[in-house]
Amino acid sequence: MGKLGVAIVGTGMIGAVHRRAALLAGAVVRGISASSPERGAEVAEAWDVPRAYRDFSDALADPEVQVVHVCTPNHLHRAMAQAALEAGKHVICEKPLATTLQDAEALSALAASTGLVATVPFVYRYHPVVREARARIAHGDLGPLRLIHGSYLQDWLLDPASNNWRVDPALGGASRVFADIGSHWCDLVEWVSGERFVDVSATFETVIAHRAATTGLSFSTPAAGGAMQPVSSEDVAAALFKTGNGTLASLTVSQVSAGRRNRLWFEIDGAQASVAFDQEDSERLWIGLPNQREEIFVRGPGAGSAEQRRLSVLPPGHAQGYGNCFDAFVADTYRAIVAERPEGLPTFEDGRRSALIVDRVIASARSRAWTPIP
Ligand code: SOE
Repeated sequence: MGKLGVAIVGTGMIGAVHRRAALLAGAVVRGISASSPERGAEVAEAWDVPRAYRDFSDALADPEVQVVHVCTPNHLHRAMAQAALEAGKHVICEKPLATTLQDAEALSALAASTGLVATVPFVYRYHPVVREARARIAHGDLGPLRLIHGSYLQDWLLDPASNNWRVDPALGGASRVFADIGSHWCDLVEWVSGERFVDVSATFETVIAHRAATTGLSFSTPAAGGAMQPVSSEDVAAALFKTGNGTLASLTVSQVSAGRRNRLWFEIDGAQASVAFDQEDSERLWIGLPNQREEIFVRGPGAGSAEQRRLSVLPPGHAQGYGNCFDAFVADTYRAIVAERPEGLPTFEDGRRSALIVDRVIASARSRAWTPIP
């Protein structure tokens, strides 16, 4: 089989990350589709891509495209991923898979019925030391789990002058901070621990009531003295979960925590040992032991679980990070298209699961009650 042809739909920050990963995985970017013809022409030239499709349907009609990367704002995911699957394309769709549970369920069912490869970038699963934590828990090294806790904190929306399409529920969905980053933490912790959340009690707060009016789709839009608009999506959230085994989990999420740029952190405490992971210090896994002992497992190809070694593409001390995770995720998606399905590949089924958790978290925050996650 020749090289896979891909189309990238949406050319913002994350579209560029997809493009880089696609190229590294040996695919050919046949074309891009952007928010306007002008933006399309500009990006096609900058990325040296032969085609800026007039619109999304042209990307689907391109016989040289086998995989569509959906990298647009959230409200467009459902229709685009559905159309791509119906056109017989494999799909990588950005998270959240959809802005409603019903749409995510429909997409997951459609993907399953087509047999096409359909994945969602829950890429923190691709940190080698995260795989090490998962392998140790699966092997029983921690013993029965006693507690799961952590946070996902960012600060890119700390300034009221900052704004972004994610802040607007019409474009981002009913939940902002939880759906945007809490979803990553839940996916990761469920996958690493092997336990599933069955109940949630959550609360949301909007701590910045007004933000500068958005001027476009850029990540952060400082506007000195410009118009302000009211904000309805949450800046911070807290959630308590119970797993099916009765393990308690707690999560704090924020996009307004100064100095925390992208700090996804979790700790899983078992009867014999604990593990802790910090994505801003992602070369190391902390292992807590009784009797005044602790260990640090250092990422590298020479030790640890098979998956940790597979994903350690650089020697110890030669830092890997978020970009490597993304590259490995895209490479594994393409591998699933041409050969076997690699371990831990997050699919539309995981996207559906995530949408279910987000839906129940929103329901709990609104009702102020413990809410089952069926
Ligand atoms: C912004 O909060 C963002 O880019 C998320 O949308 C991503 O999913 C997360 O990986 C990093 O932060």
